[in-house]
Amino acid sequence: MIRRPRVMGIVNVTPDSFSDGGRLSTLEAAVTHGLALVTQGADILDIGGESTRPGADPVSEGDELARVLPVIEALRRQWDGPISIDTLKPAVARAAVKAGATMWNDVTALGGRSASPAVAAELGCDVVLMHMQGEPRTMQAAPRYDDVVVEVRDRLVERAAAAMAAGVARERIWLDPGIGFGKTLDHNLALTRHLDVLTATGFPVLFGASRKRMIQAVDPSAHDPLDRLGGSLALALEAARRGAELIRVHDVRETVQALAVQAAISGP
Ligand code: 7PJ
Repeated sequence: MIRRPRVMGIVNVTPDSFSDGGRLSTLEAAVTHGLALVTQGADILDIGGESTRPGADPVSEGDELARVLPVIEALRRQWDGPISIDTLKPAVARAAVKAGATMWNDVTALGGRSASPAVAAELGCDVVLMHMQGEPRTMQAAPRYDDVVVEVRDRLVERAAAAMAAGVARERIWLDPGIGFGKTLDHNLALTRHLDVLTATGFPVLFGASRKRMIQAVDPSAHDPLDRLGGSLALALEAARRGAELIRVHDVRETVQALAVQAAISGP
C-alpha cells in the first residue's frame, strides 16, 4: 500500500481569519483547536498569526509575536509532534523556533525580508518555500503567466538555490505551489493537475487548497468557506496522487480518512 501523505492541521490565531471568523482569537481556543486536530490525526500543526488571504492587511511584529508565541509554548508543553510557524518575518520565525517550532512556513519563499535566508540557515529548521505572485493585498487583481506550471517551478527552484546558498540544507527544503496566491482558477487547476512537475524537482512538496476560493469558482454556491469540504477533499486527493507529501488543511479528520481510503484502494 502506498504511504498516504502527512497532514498539516491549520491553527489560525488571527481575529480576522476568513474561515474561523475570529473564534480562535484567544490563546485558549487556539490551543484547544490545535490539540483537537492532533486527536483527529494531524501529523504537524501550522500556527499562523498574520492572515495572508487575498486583500488582508499586514500585522505588526509585536502583535504577531503576542498571538503565536503563547500558542506554540502551550502546545509544546502538551504535544511533542512537529509544529510549523506560518510567518514571513524572520524575527517571528526565530522566536517561534526558540519556543519549539520545527518548521518555518514562509509564503514569500524567504524573499519577504533580506535577512530571511540567513535566519533560516541559522535556525536549522525545515523551511517551506511557497510561491506567490505579487503581495497579498493586491495579488488577485490580475495574475498573469505564460506557462504557470513551469514559471512556478522555476521560481521555486531559484528560491531553493538562494536558500542553499545562504546555508539552508537541501534536505530541509519543501516546495509549495501557493494555490490562490496570485493565481486565477485556471492557474490553480493547472498547478494541481501538473503537481508532478513540482515533485520531479526532488524536493518534497506541500500542497494547500483547503477551503480556498478556487472551490467557489467551480461551485458558485460555496461562498461560505465552511461549505467547501467536498472541494477541499477532491483537491487533497489529487495532490496526493500527484506526489504531494504534506497536505495543509482545516478539516483534518475528513482529510486523513479520505487519504487513508485512497491509499487502501491503491493496494499493497
Ligand atoms: C497557504 C499557506 C498555502 C502554505 C496560507 C489559506 C490562506 N502556507 N498559508 N501554503 N495558505 N505553505 O489558508 O487559505 O497554500 S493562508
